[in-house]
Amino acid sequence: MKSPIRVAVTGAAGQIGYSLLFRIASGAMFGPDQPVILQLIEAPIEKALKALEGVAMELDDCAFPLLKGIVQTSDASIGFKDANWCLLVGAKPRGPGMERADLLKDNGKIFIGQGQIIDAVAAADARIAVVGNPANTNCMIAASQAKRLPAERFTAMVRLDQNRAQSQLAKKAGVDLTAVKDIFIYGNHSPTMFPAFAHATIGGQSAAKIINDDTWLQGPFCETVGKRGAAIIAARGASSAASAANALVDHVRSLVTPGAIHSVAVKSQGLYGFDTNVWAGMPVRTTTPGSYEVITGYTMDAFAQSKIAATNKELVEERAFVADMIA
Ligand code: NAX
Repeated sequence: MKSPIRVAVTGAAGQIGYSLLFRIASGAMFGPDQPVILQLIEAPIEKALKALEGVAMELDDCAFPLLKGIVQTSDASIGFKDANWCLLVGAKPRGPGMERADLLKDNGKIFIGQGQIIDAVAAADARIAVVGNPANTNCMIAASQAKRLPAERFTAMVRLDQNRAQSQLAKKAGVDLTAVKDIFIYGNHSPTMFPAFAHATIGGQSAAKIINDDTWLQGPFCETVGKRGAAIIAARGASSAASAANALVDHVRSLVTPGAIHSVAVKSQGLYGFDTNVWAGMPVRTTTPGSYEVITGYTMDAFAQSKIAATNKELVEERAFVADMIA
């Protein structure tokens, strides 16, 4: 039996947490032979901590063979202690009438503190995945606080967008979802993101050629993927939760699987037209468990370049809003 890994999860009593924790404990994230200890972190709010107690009781009641311990805390220095994976899901939601700049600032403060504490107390091999919005910029802020852990360890999730894009392409082409490959998300996890359909394949052939409808690909396809979160809120009356949790399972599972090819928001080194030092979605290949390299060499046509310029502009603007929060 392998020794357990420690997985810290913030926002553990939230919507996404409620779908996520059971998947982790069942082995979906780290595999069926990898025991885990869940270190659950919630905001210091009585209602949230009470809800967390209930979630922990349900985890007990599942009798998961791989779950070797549960920590419940509102103290991040306890929650992140010796954590091998830090899944930063908790964040303040955008309230009515709240400007995006205010959201950036309010959440930025959370990620300054969490970045510093993770750097101080997490395991030497710690990996960090950010889901709480605005995910790319929160990830940049957290990474900037770290002196011990390298910036490459901090990734933000664009996998939900990739999964959405894959599903839309399969539906349009009338093929099984598994036939669609190499659809990657570039840029911000926001409606400006760019699902680069020109590189996608269906059964090994160009998806764009098979679909043969550039108007749809450039218009409704990009829009549906970019605004899917809002469509789910409109239909369900609450934001995506199970699909977001599932995407985080995929994000981490792919990052621990050498050879996996997937979209992750990582620190930009200036590739594909992104400014350096913003966290932008791009295609990566996992090298060793927890490490990856950005896949280079995809050519971008004029349409793709204009979409990347727009999402890069938004990332640069977000960085400017929080310039005083970047260490
Ligand atoms: P909920 O509001 O249901 O849960 C968030 C939880 O975080 C709450 O229980 C809250 O008490 C807790 N929390 C707040 N501040 C905290 C802190 N400093 N430390 C620990 N816990 C804290 O939101 P949920 O639907 O679970 O969504 C969580 C985040 O994911 C939101 O920011 C949301 O916008 C973001 N999303 C990101 C997605 C992505 O693809 N990157 C997609 C889904 C989701 O919208």
